Amino acid sequence: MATMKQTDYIAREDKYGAHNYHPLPVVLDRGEGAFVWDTDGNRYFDFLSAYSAVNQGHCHPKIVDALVEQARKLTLTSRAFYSSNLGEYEEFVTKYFGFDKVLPMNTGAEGDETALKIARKWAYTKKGIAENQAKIIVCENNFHGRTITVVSMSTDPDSYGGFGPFTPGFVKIPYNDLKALENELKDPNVCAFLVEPIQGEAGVFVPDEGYLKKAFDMCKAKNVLFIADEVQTGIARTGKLLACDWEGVKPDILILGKALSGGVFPVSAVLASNDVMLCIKPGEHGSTFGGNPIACKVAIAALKVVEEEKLAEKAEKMGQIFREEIRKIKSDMITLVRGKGLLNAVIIKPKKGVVAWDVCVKMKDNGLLAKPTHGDIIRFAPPLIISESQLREAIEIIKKSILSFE
Ligand code: IF1
Repeated sequence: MATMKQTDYIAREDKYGAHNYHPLPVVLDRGEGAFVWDTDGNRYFDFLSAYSAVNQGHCHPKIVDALVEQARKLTLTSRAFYSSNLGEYEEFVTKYFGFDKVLPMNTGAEGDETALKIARKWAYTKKGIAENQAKIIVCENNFHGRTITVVSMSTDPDSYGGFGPFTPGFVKIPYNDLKALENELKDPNVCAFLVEPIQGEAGVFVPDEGYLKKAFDMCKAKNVLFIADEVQTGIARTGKLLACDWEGVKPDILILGKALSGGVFPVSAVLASNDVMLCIKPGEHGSTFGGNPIACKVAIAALKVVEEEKLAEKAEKMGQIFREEIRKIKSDMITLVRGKGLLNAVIIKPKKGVVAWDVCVKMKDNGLLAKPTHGDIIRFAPPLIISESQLREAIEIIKKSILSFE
């Protein structure tokens, strides 16, 4: 509970912390299930879920127990030595998603960087592309993280502006555009296509039905790796275990993060076949914390929760209810509602100077947290464990908040 006023917490962060975010004015102190509480004890529905990292709900007891139990035993060995936990996790996660091998990392950006390195290594050692000539196709309006190479792929000035010079070797095409992909795949130096099955940050852009499958088939026809960044769309968020599952696409390289740990610990993973993954030789890639004992135990617990609590099925059912009910709200501020499972977005048309940010502040005052992206889009992504009655209560808050501006 509060030891200071919320404004004092905010002032302290402002004074001592980098100003790399512009948070909503609320100071969170506790989380449980679909809810978080601020330092004054006010309860909120969490409709951001830490950008889809808390799919299993805040502080899920089984995941936290796994963390605490392992933390008392062995936290970190580095990969200089074998550990009793790593092989157990590697077998579990590769069988869970149906791949031969996993390369364990920590953050989503590290997962993307790792996938890029694997794809380039595969280009030179397997596809026979000339050294340093490999190209990777990416989509406009992508979001894959914040490192220099990852923002080198970005088309968003807020992501890449002022951070040059950039890593070369990326070809940018419009998202959801198979003609553009087909055209770039003619280049024999292309080794991979990196894509988000749904573009989260761009505003929950769901591509046309069949896009992922056709893109995958086009890549296979040209001996190009299909890399799916499921850091945000994975782990049951869109109503299937993976968003690629909606089209039966099994990517050559799968990138996972966020809810792989249920938001309890930074865990990311890159999965691939032996043929692809074994292009990386000992000493060519790694990280101090990658595959650490805590991460291994936490990830196993988090993935078991997804299965035991049928979170993909829940996300699909609740997502249908969410989109159906939000579309009923009679307000000309709502111009579009789109999404899949419990990854949804509402486009807010400004009205009398009221913009998406103001709607989010009003929802906060009414007990629900969400955040706008790119100005006019509000992403709604609650923990997948949210019950139907909780969801309907939350929808009433959204409705009341939007109608308050009518
Ligand atoms: C921020 C965005 C979401 C991701 C995909 C890789 C990563 C992310 C598809 C990198 C991370 C986070 C980062 C966080 C906010 C959030 C975000 F708004 F930034 F773009 F979700 F859409 N691939 N997304 O969505 O994973 O290194 O962060 O673990 O940077 O503000 P990370």
